[in-house]
Amino acid sequence: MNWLPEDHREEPHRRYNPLRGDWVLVSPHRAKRPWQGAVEKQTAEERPAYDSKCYLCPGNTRVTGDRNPPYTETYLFPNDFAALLASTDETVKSPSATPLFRSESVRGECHVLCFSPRHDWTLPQMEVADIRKVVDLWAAKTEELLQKYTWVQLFENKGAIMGCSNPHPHGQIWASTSLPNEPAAEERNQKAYWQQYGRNMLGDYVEQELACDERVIAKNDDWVVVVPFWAVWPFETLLLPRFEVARMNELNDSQRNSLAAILKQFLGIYDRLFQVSFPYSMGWHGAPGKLGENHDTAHWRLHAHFYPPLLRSATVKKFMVGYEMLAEPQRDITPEQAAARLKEV
Ligand code: H2U
Ligand code: ZN
Repeated sequence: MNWLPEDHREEPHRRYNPLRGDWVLVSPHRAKRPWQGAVEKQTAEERPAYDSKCYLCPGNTRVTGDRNPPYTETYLFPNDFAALLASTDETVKSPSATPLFRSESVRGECHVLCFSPRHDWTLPQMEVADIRKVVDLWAAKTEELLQKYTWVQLFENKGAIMGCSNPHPHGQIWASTSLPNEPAAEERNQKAYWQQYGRNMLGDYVEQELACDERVIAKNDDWVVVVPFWAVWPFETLLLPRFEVARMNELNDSQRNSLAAILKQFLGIYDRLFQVSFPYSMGWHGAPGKLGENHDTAHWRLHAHFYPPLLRSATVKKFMVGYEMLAEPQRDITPEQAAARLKEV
């Protein structure tokens, strides 16, 4: 069953994002202009396997003078310029008498995670067994930080176009005593769906996407990658498990292996789309709440968002400006067209 009215393949319409609880404007008629075809091949930037000036390479000295060990797999260290501090007193709040000048303190930690010692690789170049080590670190750090914090954000910012400061393959892990905006909205909406239908929202969603099969771009026995029905970025994707799981640290051995495998597979698709190491911001959303506090997580399903900025080629990016900033996000190429292009490559 595909719920999309036929008119909405041709005519302007809005689509609802049930996770965030907001809308995106879709303008398919504008994308009917023939594809401008200019897929400029980026002259692949040659990077050395080791760069003596890189602050993430094994054995090198970081900005603060700390030296990285000669690591051979993954490597995790506390961010030298952390945005959140473990020493903050989190109990300070503005007086409740003011509705207009509210502030509250937040305590947290920030870590940097090098995926590989190889300066010239990215996740899809790594062996599945080595991506699995990244998955294990994500899981272990989630488990550790959820002892102390309400929220753990695993993320990767990739590519200079995304403001990433260093091409060495790495991600970040931030933990905080407060629940940030995006997961707070997902918590609200998944809970409301659970209360209304007695089912897991993303569980229902993944089943229906698989049944319809139009926006699925990769899958294995455990995982599915779709261009979500409500995608905002041209080639945005959502990585979903086909089984019940609320948090990264709950994944079992074979689910971690199949996750590493699908990451390699679909990030390879991204890289082939415009013949460029595909830039994006990606991150994991698992159920919030400290472990051991008995939070109900039945409404939540672990998932990862991939938000790539590219629109038409390695150099033409989508800008979220104008109408997007002042009214709501808008896209031309439909999620179905984006999925078809990703499936082609
Ligand atoms: P990007 O992923 O956005 O490039 O950020 C890399 C992080 O690495 C950034 O948060 C940290 C920066 O604070 N960093 C260190 O912790 N030590 C350094 O020596 C340089 C950069
Ligand atoms: Zn490096």
